[in-house]
Amino acid sequence: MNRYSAFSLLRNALSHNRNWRAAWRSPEPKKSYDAIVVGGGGHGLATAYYLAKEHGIRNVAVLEKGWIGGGNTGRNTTIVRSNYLWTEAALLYEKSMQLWEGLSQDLNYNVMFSQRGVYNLGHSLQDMRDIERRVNANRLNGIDAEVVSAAELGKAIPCLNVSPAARYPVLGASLQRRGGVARHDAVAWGFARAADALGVDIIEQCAVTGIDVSGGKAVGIQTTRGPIASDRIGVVVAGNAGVLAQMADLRLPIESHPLQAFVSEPIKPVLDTVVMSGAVHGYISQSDKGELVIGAGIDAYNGYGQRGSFPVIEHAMQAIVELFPVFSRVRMLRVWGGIVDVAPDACPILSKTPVAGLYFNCGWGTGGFKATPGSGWVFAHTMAHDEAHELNAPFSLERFSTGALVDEHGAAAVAH
Ligand code: FAD
Ligand code: PYC
Repeated sequence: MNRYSAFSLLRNALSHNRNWRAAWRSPEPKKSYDAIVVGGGGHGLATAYYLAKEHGIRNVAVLEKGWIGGGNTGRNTTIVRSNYLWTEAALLYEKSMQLWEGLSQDLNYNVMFSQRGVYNLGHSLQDMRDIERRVNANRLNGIDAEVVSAAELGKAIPCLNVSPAARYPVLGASLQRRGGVARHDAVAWGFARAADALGVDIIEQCAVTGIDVSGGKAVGIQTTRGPIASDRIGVVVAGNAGVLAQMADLRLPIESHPLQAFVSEPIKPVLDTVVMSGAVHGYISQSDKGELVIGAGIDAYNGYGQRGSFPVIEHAMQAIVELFPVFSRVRMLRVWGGIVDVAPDACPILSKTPVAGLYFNCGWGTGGFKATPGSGWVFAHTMAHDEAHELNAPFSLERFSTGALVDEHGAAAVAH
């Protein structure tokens, strides 16, 4: 009998879900693994999944100090796009986009990827020149991109204020039709279930407290559930990357900042696409439940508390009400923050380190949700072969000494 049938659902409901099979096991940590991934966010889980699926490395543990997806993965505004300016970044994010396009089928789990289009608004002649440049660059890289006028925007998004009388009038936008949103929790759960099915141990409530290095090589880690040996350790902890690096006597060029988001009460469907404005500092989409999902620019100070300050909330609300005056009377339900790991060029670090067998995946800052599958895919390659894939070779730590930075502050599209 199909276990998802109505009968099965009824039986589970009447038995208080006692026989409901857990989507992933909850094993005790083993004494050693062929590979350890520290951090059970989307990127860590995707890394473990692709290590098992693409490279046959299945004796793998994912160690998560809290619950999987409880970090930035479950706190973001779920925008997915690949419209970055420079070829190095565009190809990495486009690899991710291609994986998103088959992800629900690959994981056999509905991640609710909805390609409803992403608009990045321009409010000045300089914005519009930058938009044209980025759209042309995207097309040269085979990535779908269009420039749309204010009049076209007004037709496509009737509740957007395109009046020339606005404080920062909307002059046009870039549009990536293949961009959109996905259900963030489902991404973590889908990767977790699929990795577990391939033999990966997902261990929650297990904080890494030390990294053991001997003779310049990683040999294991210390955790709140005892020591675990491994000579292949990938650290994927976003805003905590600097803390983990310190455990191996490394320093990363990363700053940790709060980034806030909000949801409103649910309202009837009114916005069927994603709108971002880096100039007025706000972005918005509407969830399937009807809530407006809204995000802000980063809080400028450094910190590790998963909350931000009131002026940033006020600023983002002003931006959204200016763009969408019709939302001025919608009530907000919740606000929260995540800690984002910002690198000097607003690009990720996917790299080997001076410690053999120790790898870092971080620096995604305000924009790593969209990269979740691609990041896991290239990082698994790096950990499996002790060598970067050509897609992540430009994102090694060496770039901070050679100066070969890939400046994506513009396409990051969130105020830094
Ligand atoms: P996380 O999901 O943070 O996972 C890291 C995990 O490591 C955490 O679960 C943490 O508990 C664990 N950890 C930390 N220290 C330890 C330790 N010592 N031992 C064990 N585990 C540890 N990106 C987009 O592309 N689009 C968006 O719309 C978008 N909006 C955002 C909005 C907000 C408000 C925020 C905060 C971020 C947003 N981002 C967005 C960025 C995106 O969320 C992140 O870049 C991405 O989710 C990072 O995923 P991750 O798996 O690397 O990190
Ligand atoms: O990178 O697209 C993005 C993004 C949107 C909101 C926060 N980051």
